[in-house]
Amino acid sequence: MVKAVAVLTGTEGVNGTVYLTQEGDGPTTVTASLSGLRPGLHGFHVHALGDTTNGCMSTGPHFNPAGKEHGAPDDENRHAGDLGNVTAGDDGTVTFSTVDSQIPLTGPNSVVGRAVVVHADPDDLGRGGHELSKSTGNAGGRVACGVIGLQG
Ligand SMILES: [Cu+2]
Ligand SMILES: [Zn+2]
Repeated sequence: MVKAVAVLTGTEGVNGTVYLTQEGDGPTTVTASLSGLRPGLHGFHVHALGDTTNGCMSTGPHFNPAGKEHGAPDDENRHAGDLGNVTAGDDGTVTFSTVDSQIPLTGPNSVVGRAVVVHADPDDLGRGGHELSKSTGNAGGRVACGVIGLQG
């Protein structure tokens, strides 16, 4: 079992923790708890770089080793980093869990050393018809992020 964690911090008091675990060559389980968000949907992605020297802006685009378009987690045509949306309740907190086969913690496409990013707005999953839909899901600003690191 490989375990990893990202501690998310951001502007406007948004923060949280994202745990990732992978058993062998199986899918990766992602568990997130976040707080300080506006109620509603927020885009939730793995971005390509674990660089936060300029805050969340320097984490690069969505992790996309296969050169695909932005999409929903269930789509064939999606970035590996496309985890869809998390939903914040009226108290601004998120409890989220998913299982995904495109974000391994080992091998050439490992997401260790990359970043988890939470956005201000909903990810339209590539379907919004906006000029940004097919690249970012038009999810707006990056309100919190954290670098994915190995855990013991
Ligand atoms: Cu993103
Ligand atoms: Zn994407």
